[in-house]
Formats: sequence, C-alpha cells, structure tokens
Amino acid sequence: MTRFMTSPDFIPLPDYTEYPEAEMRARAEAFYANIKRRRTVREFSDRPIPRDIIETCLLAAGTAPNGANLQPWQFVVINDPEVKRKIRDAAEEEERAFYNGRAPQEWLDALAPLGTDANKEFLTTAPYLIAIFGKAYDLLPDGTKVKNYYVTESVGLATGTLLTAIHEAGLVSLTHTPSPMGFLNEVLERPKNERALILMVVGYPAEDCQIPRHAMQKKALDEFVTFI
Ligand code: IYR
Repeated sequence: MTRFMTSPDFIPLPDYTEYPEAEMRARAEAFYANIKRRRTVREFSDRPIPRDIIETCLLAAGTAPNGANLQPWQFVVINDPEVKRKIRDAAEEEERAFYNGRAPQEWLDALAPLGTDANKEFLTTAPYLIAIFGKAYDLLPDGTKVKNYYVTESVGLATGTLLTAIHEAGLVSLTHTPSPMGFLNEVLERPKNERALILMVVGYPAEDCQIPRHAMQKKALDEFVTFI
C-alpha cells in the first residue's frame, strides 16, 4: 500500500443500489429482525468451523470505514489448542485479580446480572479466537513510523462488522475484553505498535447454551435516540 502523499483520484461510485421506498423499509425491517436475534454467548461447542467462513467474515470486517483508509488493525486468528490454552491461563489470571479486588464494587454490581466470573472455559472450547489489535502506527520496511488515526473508532467499526458477518453466517460470538490485555502481545508475539482491544470468541453455541435474561432488555428507541 502506498504511504507517501498522493493526489486525489476519483472514480464514479461503484455498485450503489437504490431501492424504492417500500423496499427500503422492508429491507431495514428485515435486517433489524435478523440482527436483533444476535446474542452474545459464553458457552461454546467445540465443533470445528471451516476456516474459509472465518476468512470471508474477516474480509467483511476489513471493509469497515476507518481513519484515512489506513486500516489500522490486525486480526490474529487462533485455532491452535496450545495457544488457546496459553491465552486462557493468562486471561484467567487477570480475571481473578479483577474479580478478587481490582474491580470496584460498582462495576461488580453492574456485572452481577450476567453471572460472569474468572473462569473462561470458552477460551479453550471455542474453535476460533480472534485477537483484534489496533495499530497506533505502521512500520515501513525501513523502520519509519507512519501514524494512524481514529484507531479505537476504526477497530470498533471493524469489530462490529465482523460480529454482524459472523451472525449472518449462522455462528455466535463473544466480544471478550480481559483487562488488561497486554498478555496477548506476549503470547501472540505481536510488536509494540499493536494494542489488543478485543478478543473475539467464535463458534457454535453449546447444545445447552444459556444466556442471561438481562441481555434481552434493550432500550426503546426514545430512550436512546433524540430527533431534533
Ligand atoms: N472482563 C471481565 C469483566 C466483564 C466486564 C464487562 I464491562 C462485561 O460486559 C463483561 C465482563 C470478564 O470477562 O469477566
């Protein structure tokens, strides 16, 4: 990819499709009906998933809008059981510290309805873990640093796109955020311009998978939207 200054070069908007208003409405409603079925899951099956499906979902994630189209992200896809084990051990160590003192009571109270604890079995059960890193800067082959922009926003947008693609494919996910996540740089041998922001867990739900009822409560439109 070119990182030196280039002048603007425009092409006609490719592949845009306009729908008649009624169809637009139906499509928006159909999308909402589908995406509202998405649930975060913490109990995964160990059933394997073909890698090409994950690759296609990642290609979808890579289309997300981002700062200056510098695409300041790195996705590390983990299927190796030994690496999953290392991640689980390190994550559980951080989580034990979190649940046994680091987290303020107010935070623990907010988490109480989810029933989460330091045990992260899904990190070794699920077929795929995807560690998502934001890159503060890129390193050119000669060692020059090139700054990236809106890294957390960009990674958030790409992660949302990935999550939607995974749901659309018929799989489930968990956006896991063990905190702090510095151990992912060590376990995955990532350079220091990369900062782990989310550890996504992907797979089929366990046969007896349950979710907290609390997760079903979504705000009504007028509780989170203001029209002016
Ligand atoms: N990282 C911890 C705690 C946790 C925090 C939030 I905010 C959540 O929405 C869920 C969990 C854990 O994974 O258990």
